Amino acid sequence: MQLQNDLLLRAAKGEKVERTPVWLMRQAGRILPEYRAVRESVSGFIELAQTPELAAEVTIQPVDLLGVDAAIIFSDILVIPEAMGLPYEMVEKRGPWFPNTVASEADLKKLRIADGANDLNYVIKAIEITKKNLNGRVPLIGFAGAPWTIFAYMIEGSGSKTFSKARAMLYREPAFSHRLLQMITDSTINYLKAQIEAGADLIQIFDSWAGILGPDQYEEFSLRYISQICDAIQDVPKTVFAKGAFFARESMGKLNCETIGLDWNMGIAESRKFIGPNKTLQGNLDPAALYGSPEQVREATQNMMEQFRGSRHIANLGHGVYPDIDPEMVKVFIQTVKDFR
Ligand code: 1CP
Repeated sequence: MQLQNDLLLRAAKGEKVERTPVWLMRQAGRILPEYRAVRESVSGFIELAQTPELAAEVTIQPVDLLGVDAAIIFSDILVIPEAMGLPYEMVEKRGPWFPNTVASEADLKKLRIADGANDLNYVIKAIEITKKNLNGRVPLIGFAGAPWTIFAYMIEGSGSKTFSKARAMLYREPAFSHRLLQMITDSTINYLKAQIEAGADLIQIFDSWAGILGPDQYEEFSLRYISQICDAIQDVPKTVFAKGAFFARESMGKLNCETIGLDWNMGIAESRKFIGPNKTLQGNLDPAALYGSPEQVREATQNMMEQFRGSRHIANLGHGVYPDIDPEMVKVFIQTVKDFR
């Protein structure tokens, strides 16, 4: 199917665009009252994510209601541990929680390499329905967590400020850590290939906990596996977003991917210098900027756009949109990008 709006894909590949494309990380859940209405019709996040018709519906909402240039499939990065044999629960107001974690050889033996098309059939179905209902209006982004971020949840068992159990594991049991990371990587490659087969037009890898590792550990325990994923995925453009990994920008410039996501701590001109001219940069407005007045949001957005001027860019926030942001301010952000020349 021919896309009517392929700005995102052209910008990712460094081709000419009439204007900068814009979407928001975490645009599909969180901020829209229309999302909450669908969410309240089911028992919780997991049921919503596992009901393909509803997942497709909330995936398309931001395209209809906000006017973004891409949809991102409604799911979570934690579907991979579940597909490997480590189920999670979503605790209301607290986030993900794993009844079992990976601590020993015996735990590792119980895990398997996930088969994307079968073990994650509900995501694949949701992608197929979304593609059909989008009817070519905008591209659909598929995604997965980076192996290190997924590893961190599987060892820790929940979110954490320090992920000290996961980091302890890297020091105490590096060989064991590598074996688990390789299993996650193989599962993720299967999963992303199945997403692309089902119609995902671009894929993004979220390394949300990149910033808690030092540079050497980041190379060894994270980038090495992200690099394997980039090399294994050939058919669509790839985006790597490693939150907090300012120290790895030069290395990220060498990945086999089209786009690098920047968080708002990363200076734009400086990032371009580290990463080089041959990648598209995505980001990077501070999500908290959207708490300002419409005039302030406009000014902050224009200031960001000015700094990216003349260079390969996909406009976004520097991390996911916060749940209590007024959708009207999101619209001001989007319109300001669209009007920028
Ligand atoms: O929001 C969307 O656009 C929908 C799709 C989506 C995406 C892209 C969800 C739904 N989750 C994610 C990615 C995700 N999940 C990341 C990477 C991006 C980021 O850094 O924000 C991470 C780290 C998670 C893990 C996760 N899932 C957390 C964070 C926990 C922590 O350690 O702080 C939380 C709170 C969730 C729950 C979740 N995921 C998605 C939704 C809509 C929800 C809320 C659950 C609910 O409705 O009860």
